[in-house]
Amino acid sequence: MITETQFSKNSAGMFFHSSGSLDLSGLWDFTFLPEGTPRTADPGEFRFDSLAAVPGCFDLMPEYYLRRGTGVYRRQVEAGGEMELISEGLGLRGEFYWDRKKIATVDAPFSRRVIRFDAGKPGVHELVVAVNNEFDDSPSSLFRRGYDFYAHGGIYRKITLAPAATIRADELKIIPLEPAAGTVRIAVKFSGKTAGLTHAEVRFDHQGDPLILLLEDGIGEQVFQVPSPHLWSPDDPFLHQAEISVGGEVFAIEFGLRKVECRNGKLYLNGTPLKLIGCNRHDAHPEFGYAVPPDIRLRDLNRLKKAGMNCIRGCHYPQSEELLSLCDRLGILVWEESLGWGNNEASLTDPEFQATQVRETRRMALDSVNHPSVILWGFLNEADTAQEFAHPLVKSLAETLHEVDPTRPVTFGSNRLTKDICLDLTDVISFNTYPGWYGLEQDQFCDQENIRKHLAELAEFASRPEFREKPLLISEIGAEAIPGIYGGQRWSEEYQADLLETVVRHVLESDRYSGTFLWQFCDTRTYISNASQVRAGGFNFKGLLDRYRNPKISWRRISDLLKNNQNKEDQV
Ligand code: ADA
Repeated sequence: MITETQFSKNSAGMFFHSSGSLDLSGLWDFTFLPEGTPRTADPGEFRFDSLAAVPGCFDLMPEYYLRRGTGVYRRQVEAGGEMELISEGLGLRGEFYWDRKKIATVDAPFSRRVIRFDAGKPGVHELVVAVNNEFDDSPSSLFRRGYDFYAHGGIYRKITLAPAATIRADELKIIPLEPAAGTVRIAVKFSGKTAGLTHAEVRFDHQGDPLILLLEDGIGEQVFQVPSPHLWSPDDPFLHQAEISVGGEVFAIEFGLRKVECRNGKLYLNGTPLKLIGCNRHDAHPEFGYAVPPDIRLRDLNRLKKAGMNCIRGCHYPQSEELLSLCDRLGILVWEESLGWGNNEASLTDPEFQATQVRETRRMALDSVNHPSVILWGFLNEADTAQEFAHPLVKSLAETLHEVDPTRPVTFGSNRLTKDICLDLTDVISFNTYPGWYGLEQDQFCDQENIRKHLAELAEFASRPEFREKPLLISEIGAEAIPGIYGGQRWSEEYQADLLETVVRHVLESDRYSGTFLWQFCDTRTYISNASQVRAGGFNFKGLLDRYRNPKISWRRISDLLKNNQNKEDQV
């Protein structure tokens, strides 16, 4: 994470970081244009008749509850000259206007954007952001109707404004090579006023004399020694600092010395076999949508760690800088993936969809590369990877991730299981499977033997010669439990607890499985129904916590199981 420096207040009482950036969070003027309203190109014609919070989701405001259309946000800002707006994430798409002139379009939800523009004369100006959440059903669309998570409309994550840096870091990677020894490779790509620059200066942990990183046309790559290396791990999430100074600009980065490896069918962290036990977590809340307040994120992660879990899968879109920094600090391991859900042939073979997937997956990796908590890259959750037509895009996404960062394993959540023909392209095999929930049998009570048998069959399949070198994960598994429904039958809290306990016990005892991400951390908003399934009340009730994070029986059952398991291990 590139850490900010101190705040200072300008004459207009606005907060400016001494590096000059302004966090635009707060209340903005707002108006809503229902779906189908003809869109004028001139934001000056909008009648702003209410206020809205930024970050925030307008379709959770009572007056626009679950409506589709365009939410238009406006505020005055003081600025001038070359400026940059950093939008951390909105949805489903947005347009930025400065003094009524369009300066940018954001066509991907949850995607971080740096928008450079000429703000004109120093003074007060008008910034308008028009955010649309209408469905685009074309094959090239990244967020399609029917994804099993809600397509909220809003500015999900913060927007900051800063004077445009004369030198920009398009790529800035600190890749641990031999973490224990403190050996790292720093790779940078600077743009802007780089002409004549021969080197940058590197300092670690504010210690010692600056080290030289040679540059050619703003590009440099070199191996360095971190003075007093301290490994990062979930039990000791130690973060190092690096400062890279070039042409008067200073980039401060936090990073961690840790190594993730795939060997003999197992995952290793810092040379020790790793067992991942955690949850899929949507970065969502019933009151705030995807504009989750920092406090909720912190509580969620602390709760997860306290329950003895060590990881989250950030399903099914890039995670916020804030959440990943929290995971770095709390020592929670992360599977981060780019946006995708159940994509079919029409999309997987659509050139525009393919290009957007590669662009957004690459962007995610470059944005998150220095977060030690991120140990796995993913993409295209449950795409139709049983078909040949899926292979080219899966291949280029895996190659893109390996090119950006050769040190993290790549995988994807496959629900095609033993029929999947793209498993050769991944470093880790990850199955989304729902024995005891989806499928013909529809047991009234949890058939634990059947679940163990199913998991054993998948492990056997993944132990074939062509797969046995790859670690194996259950990337999704679970059952619906309506909060407060008891008795042990389907939909009850006990049914879910029996199923998840069976799974976690099996994975803990298994020599083949490297872990599981249970579906899911908490109940989340989705659709009443989509093409294939109905969701009671518009919520996915497979959470181990209800939507307000109240624990179901399964949460306690799994926490107790993990505590006992830890005690047993501590006694060994
Ligand atoms: C899938 C999907 C999840 C969710 C889950 C479910 O595996 O990846 O997003 O939809 O099923 O609840 O059915």
